[in-house]
Amino acid sequence: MKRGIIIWALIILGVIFIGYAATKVRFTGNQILSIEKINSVYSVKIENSMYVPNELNIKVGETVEWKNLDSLRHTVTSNDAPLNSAVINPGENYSFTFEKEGEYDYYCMLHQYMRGKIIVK
Ligand SMILES: [Cu+2]
Repeated sequence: MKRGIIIWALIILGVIFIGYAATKVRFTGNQILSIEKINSVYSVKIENSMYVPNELNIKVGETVEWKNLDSLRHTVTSNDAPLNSAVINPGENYSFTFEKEGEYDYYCMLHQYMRGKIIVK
């Protein structure tokens, strides 16, 4: 009779332990997913005096990196929004992390026909 109780106690402890281990694994999985999300970086290429793509949808907290692959100097500038790169020389980058929702129109100060938009939701 006593042996029976001990065996049942061991089985119950085993089940609790497996449940705990499964929770741990699931938690670690979520952590990895959220780290990937935090590190999302989108690329906008600058080539032939164009932003490619010229419109991009991202989420709050994500980063956009503009890469100047052109032979000319360019900027990433917005009038009422926080984009304000210095002159980006050929081969250089500019990046910005968007912390607020909104539609961010931007242009190049050196070639004002160059237009782009980042939509943050
Ligand atoms: Cu330009």
